[in-house]
Amino acid sequence: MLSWLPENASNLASGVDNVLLFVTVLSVFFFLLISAFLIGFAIKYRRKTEHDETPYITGNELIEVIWTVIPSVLLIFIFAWGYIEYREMRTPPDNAVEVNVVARQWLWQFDYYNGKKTINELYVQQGRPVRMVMRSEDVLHSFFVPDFRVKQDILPGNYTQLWFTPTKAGTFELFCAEYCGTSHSQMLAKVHVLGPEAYAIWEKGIGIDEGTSVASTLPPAEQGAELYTNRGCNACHSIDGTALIGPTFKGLFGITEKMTNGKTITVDENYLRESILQPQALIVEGYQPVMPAFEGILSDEEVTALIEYIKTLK
Ligand code: HEC
Ligand SMILES: [Cu+2]
Repeated sequence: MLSWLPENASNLASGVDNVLLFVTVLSVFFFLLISAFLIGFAIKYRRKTEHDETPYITGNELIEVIWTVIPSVLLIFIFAWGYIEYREMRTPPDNAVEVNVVARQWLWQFDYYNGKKTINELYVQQGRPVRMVMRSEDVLHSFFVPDFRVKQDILPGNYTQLWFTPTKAGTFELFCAEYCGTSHSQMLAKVHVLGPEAYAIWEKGIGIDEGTSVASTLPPAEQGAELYTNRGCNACHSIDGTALIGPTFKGLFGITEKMTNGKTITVDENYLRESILQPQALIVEGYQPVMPAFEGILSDEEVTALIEYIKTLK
């Protein structure tokens, strides 16, 4: 509708926009009206001579009633309208598809009713209501898709929810909107809204995460480079030698490292594979066991691509 707003891509967007627009127009109208009176009266009733005295005024009932009743009616109207929209946004329809959302520092995990899991990529069907059942594994996060006009905080030890019906096919940005630590700004995901046919293909797909692997026609190392950001590894692992939450990937392949259990290992393909799928098996000395397990989330092809990518970072 309005070009300065994000795209209108869900059933809830117009309702939110209309209330916002109404409140904005109303505020601008009263701002201009009051400013005009202020300036007009300042000129009209300015002191003209040394002996100009302010008359003694006791009140004007008519004006007082007007400036009490009109704002009250407007405020009640705004409240009622906002409440109607809010209730709509908080009441998911019974036929909504459920997606379990797990937020953690610093990635998004989506678990679907058909056993699929994706990281930082959410798949939904155009025209079909979907309900997010959300929890956090650590701190406060917030699920925010501006194009859908939906936002909800996510808490540890508690479920929160929101719902929407995507109305446009395409890819939309999902942000974490609650400051959640060092890599908060990297906590991004994409919402893929698929038409019914494309969704049916995605839904029936066998195996994990197929169709979500980024540009798998690329050579493995390049695909790995994309996965490094798309799957959120970059939140904890640098490629320039700096240690973040986890060790850097730069020069990792082939080196010898000490583990917290006292063992010393050499970084080869099998070690990397295990580190990605079951990170708790061996913990690098000097680091905390906080890496999420990617078992069941990344396909073999994707793990291989990541390994190939790590090998190129000399
Ligand atoms: C929440 C932060 C976090 C995220 C996200 C994360 N890791 Fe880790 N990773 C760690 C930490 C901490 C360690 C060191 C402790 C350990 O060995 O588990 C680690 C260790 C590793 C190691 C072993 C490093 C070494 O020096 O031996 C590899 C390989 C690895 N991660 C790959 C990945 C890949 C690939 C991804 C993305 C798919 C990823 N990690 C996502 C935190 C993270
Ligand atoms: Cu967050």
